[in-house]
Amino acid sequence: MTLSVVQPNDMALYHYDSCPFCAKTRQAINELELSVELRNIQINHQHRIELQQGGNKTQVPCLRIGQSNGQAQWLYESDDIINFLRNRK
Ligand SMILES: N[C@@H](CCC(=O)N[C@@H](CS)C(=O)NCC(=O)O)C(=O)O
Repeated sequence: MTLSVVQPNDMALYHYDSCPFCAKTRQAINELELSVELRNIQINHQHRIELQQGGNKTQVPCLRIGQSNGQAQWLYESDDIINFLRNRK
């Protein structure tokens, strides 16, 4: 998968604890020692709304990639998220 974002300003992972795909993604973030804000959609309802409105579905994990122009890309699928994070390391 190809993304147009080269240097994202900020990243946030929408997730929840009991999701194994989220756990795999959080583990990769830890191993890569990346700074990614974790937004638990089961704890914070506002995060769920952001995910639904921004990404158009509430599937987790989803990585929100903020761009310098204020826009954001919403990346679903744990393998795609992990590959994206590894490639920008
Ligand atoms: N193939 C996806 C599977 C993600 C998935 O099944 N997530 C579940 C939680 S474990 C989910 O969000 N289900 C609710 C939904 O799809 O709205 C991945 O690897 O990220």
